[in-house]
Amino acid sequence: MIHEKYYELLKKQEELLNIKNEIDTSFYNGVYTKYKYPALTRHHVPLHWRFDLDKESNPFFMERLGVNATFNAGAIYHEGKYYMVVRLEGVDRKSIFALAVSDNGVDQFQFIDTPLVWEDIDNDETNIYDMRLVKHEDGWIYGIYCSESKDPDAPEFDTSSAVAQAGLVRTKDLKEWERLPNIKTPSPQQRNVVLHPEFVDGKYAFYTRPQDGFISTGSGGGIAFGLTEDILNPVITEEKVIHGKKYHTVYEVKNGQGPAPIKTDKGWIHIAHGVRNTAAGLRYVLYTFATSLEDPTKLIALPGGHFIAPYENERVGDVSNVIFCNGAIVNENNEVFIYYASSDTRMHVATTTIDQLIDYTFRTPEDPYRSLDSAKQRKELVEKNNQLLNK
Ligand code: M1P
Repeated sequence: MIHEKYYELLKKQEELLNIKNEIDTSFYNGVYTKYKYPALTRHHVPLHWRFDLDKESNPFFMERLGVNATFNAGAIYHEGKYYMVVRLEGVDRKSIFALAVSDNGVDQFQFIDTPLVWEDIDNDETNIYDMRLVKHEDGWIYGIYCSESKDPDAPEFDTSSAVAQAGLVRTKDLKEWERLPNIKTPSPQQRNVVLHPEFVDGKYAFYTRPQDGFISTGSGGGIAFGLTEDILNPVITEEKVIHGKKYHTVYEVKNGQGPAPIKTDKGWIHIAHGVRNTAAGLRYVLYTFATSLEDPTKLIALPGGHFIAPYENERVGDVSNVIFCNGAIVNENNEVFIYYASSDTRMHVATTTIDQLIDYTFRTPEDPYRSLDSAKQRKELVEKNNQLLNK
């Protein structure tokens, strides 16, 4: 018999799931629109994924498998619907992947089916997270994610050192998933690995992030580019850094490719995350850059500063002061939906258009890298505007 509490909680949850999102009018920058409510939180996770509904085995209607957070979702536009593959972190700290869908991309996302599982090919793999979903021109939808294991070389007392690698799965329908071998690269650790949606020189192309350590990128770092011929046995022998970390920028500590780059007439537009140091710890923001259509390793535009940073309530969560994005969708009207997580806790959406993204990426002044040059840059803007204002 189903516990009566279930129906009470279900009614409350249905109210949450049916909320229409509203534009956050407190925010304006002309680049994108923010929304008042998060797109997905742990409260959206179906009750039957958390509770045993059976009154006999769960007389107090306790949450048996609690959920801590829903964040860092990959995203894809598939058969006219907006899907996220969400990083659903249980109270046991393990992240799993769960599919959520919405008709319009900004609200009423619902988790569907069951959490995703596939063939278990790696006994050491302990945690999985941050999937990038890419519709490749070969006809498959690929999911590239971080596959984390305990560091086998760590001394016995060290129970936190880990090794991050790039896991790989593929699907045609978002239902049946085929696990492929991890992507091999020359780097000891990998995170934020993303597949380029088109073949480059007849090969599969990946964005990687060479790193020495699990948290610190060490002597590595930067967003790199590498090719492999065989997606069933993906081996990248050379990683070329296309955008590296740099002193006194929003990506001074490290950076990473977000979703797969978006193809536009002007070039590939990338949404990436950059990390800087502060007295309160690391601060993660998003920035954009563009690469050439002819040569995707060639940087052709790099606006200065951040594109999306933690705003108001987004600043606080399990890992505060973090904005992270690994999912974006472009629909048939060239509308762009940027799915970003705040503070490793919940999902949000920001909307813009391809034209706005191009304008932002190609017309925002570059970071001059020195304060006095920044002052000159702003002075020029003020003087140009003063001429108009004083006409
Ligand atoms: O906690 C912030 C983010 O830290 C990592 O990102 P990066 O590899 O760039 O440091 C990831 O673990 C990511 O999931 C997390 O959101």
